[in-house]
Amino acid sequence: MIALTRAVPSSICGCELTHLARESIDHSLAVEQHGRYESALRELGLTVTRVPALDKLPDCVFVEDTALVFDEIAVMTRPGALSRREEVATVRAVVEAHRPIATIDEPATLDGGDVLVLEKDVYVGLTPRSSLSGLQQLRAILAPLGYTVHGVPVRGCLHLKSAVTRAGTRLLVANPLWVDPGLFTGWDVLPVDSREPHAGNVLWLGNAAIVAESFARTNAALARTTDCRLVPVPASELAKAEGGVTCCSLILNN
Ligand code: CIR
Repeated sequence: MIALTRAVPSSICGCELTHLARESIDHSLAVEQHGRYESALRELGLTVTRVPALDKLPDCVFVEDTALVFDEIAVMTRPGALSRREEVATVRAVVEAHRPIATIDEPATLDGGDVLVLEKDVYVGLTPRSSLSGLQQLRAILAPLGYTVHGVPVRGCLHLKSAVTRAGTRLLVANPLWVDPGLFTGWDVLPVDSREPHAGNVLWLGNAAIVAESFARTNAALARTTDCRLVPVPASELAKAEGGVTCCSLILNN
C-alpha cells in the first residue's frame, strides 16, 4: 500500500475553521507530529510518498479531501472551501501515475472527508462542503463499477468522517450526536466516549488502525472491541485545524 501525504505548510495557522475557535498552532510541533504519523504508516508496511506543501494553501496537509482512491479509479474532488480548490492539481499529478482519473466538476463540490467507503457501499456526508450534485456525480462515476452511493445527513461537525469511520473488519466507531449510526446497515458501531466527541476519526488499514492518542477512553473501548491492532499517534496540533488522522493521507492499494 502507498500512503500519499503532504507536508505541513508554514501557513497552517491560516487554515479554514468551521466548528472550532482559532487557537495558535505550533508549526514545529505539527511537523513533528505529522512525521510521527508518517513513521507509523511506514512501520505498518506502507510506502509513504510525501508531496511538498505550498504555503499559499494553508490546508494542503489534509490531502484526504482532494481525491477518492478506489482500486479501479481515482476521483479528483472539487473541495467545498474556495481556498482549497487549488490543492487538487498537485495531488492529481501524483495520483494519475497510479489510477485512471475521474473528476467532480463545477458547480458540484465534494470533500474526501465526507466520503466513507465500506466495501461496495459509499456513504457521502451532505455537509456545507459536499453538495447533492457532488454526490450525484460520484454516483454516476461509481455505479458502473458496482458501488452503491448513499447520502448521509451530518450535523455538528465538519465532515462525515469527523463523525464516523471504519475501525475493524465489521466495526465502525461513531459519534451518535453527529451521525445516525443506524444508517450503516450490517455494521457494528462503537459509540465514542461522550467526553471525546472527535474520537470517531480512525485510520483503518486492515490489520491495524491509527488513532489519535488523546482519545484514551474511546481508544480503550476500541481496543476491547476491534479485531485489529491500534497504533496511537500524537495529533493535537492538526486537531486545532479541524483535522483528524484520516485527513492526512490518501491510501492506495497496489
Ligand atoms: C478544513 O476546514 O478544510 C481544514 N481546516 C480541515 C480539513 C480536515 N479534513 C478532513 O477532515 N478530511
